[in-house]
Amino acid sequence: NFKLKKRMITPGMIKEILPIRTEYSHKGTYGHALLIGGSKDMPGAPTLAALAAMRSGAGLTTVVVPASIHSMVFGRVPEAICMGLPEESTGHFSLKSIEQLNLDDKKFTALGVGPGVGTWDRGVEWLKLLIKSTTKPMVIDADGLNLLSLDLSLLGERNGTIVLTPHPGEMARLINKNIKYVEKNRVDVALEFAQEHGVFVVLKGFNTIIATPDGEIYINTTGGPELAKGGTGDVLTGMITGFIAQRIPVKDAVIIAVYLHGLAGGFASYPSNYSTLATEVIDKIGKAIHYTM
Ligand code: B4P
Ligand code: MG
Repeated sequence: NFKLKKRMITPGMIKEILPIRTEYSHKGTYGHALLIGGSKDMPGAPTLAALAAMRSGAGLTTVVVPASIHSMVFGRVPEAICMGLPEESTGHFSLKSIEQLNLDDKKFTALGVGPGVGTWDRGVEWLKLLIKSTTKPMVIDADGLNLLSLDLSLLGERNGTIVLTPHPGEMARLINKNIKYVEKNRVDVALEFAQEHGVFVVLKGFNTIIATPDGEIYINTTGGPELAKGGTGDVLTGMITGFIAQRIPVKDAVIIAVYLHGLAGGFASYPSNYSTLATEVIDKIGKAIHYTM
């Protein structure tokens, strides 16, 4: 495709699109991020995403989890609003949870869905209800993507912008191919999916690819093996949701989050990239922002 616009993400690019905060601002200025995830065995994932959204500057962050893990999550993120919603006997969200959440009259400015949510019998139905119930930009990650791969027509039910953040394993499931195929054709796979379904695709891994619904490609230049550890993907989800929540245009917010996530990983990789934890990446988001501005 000779018209393909392919760009590396540079520090200069981030400096241009990352807004400077004004003195006359308050938490309402910076939006309200909503993270939805978690299940009985995975309370950590939505916790990491919520912390990352807050470190990325969201004015308010709400984290919504199945009721039985509510106190565990709340204990780790006292700055967030934490809601426990109805769950199935398996510890996954029940369909009632969507009704109770009633997104219509809430002031959320971005949603992040999927970290730790698990996969279960009624999961696809649950995700469909959620996708239909909001016009706000929505980031879908992790088991949210695995549920989506069972029925891609869910994407047609959306009323707002959607950002998908698959790693190569999740991407392979979405297009029903193997990981080798995805790794060999990273740009084409991300671009084709983004254009065919009208969504943003963030295909993760070294040199993360961002494909826009308009057919642009951005290639990330930050991040390395220190990020190859459980939890770092949930951090990225929280960061993207946090920047979109601040009403930064979705494309810019995704570029900013992906770049700063890798940079924060780099800062967290001292003294050894063997030992970096996802929570330490979160702790370096501020340094990454400072370094870039
Ligand atoms: P899951 O078991 O689903 O892993 P997860 O819960 O999603 O982990 P997490 O959310 O923390 O990490 P994520 O990858 O989302 O799946 C793991 C399986 O998927 C693997 O066993 C493998 O089969 C497959 N898989 C995953 N990544 C693959 C890859 N790159 N190539 C081939 N197969 C892969 O998020 C991790 C974050 O860290 C992303 O932002 C990513 O870009 C970044 N990151 C990781 N390693 C990096 C590196 N070397 N350089 C730069 N960035 C890196
Ligand atoms: Mg993940």
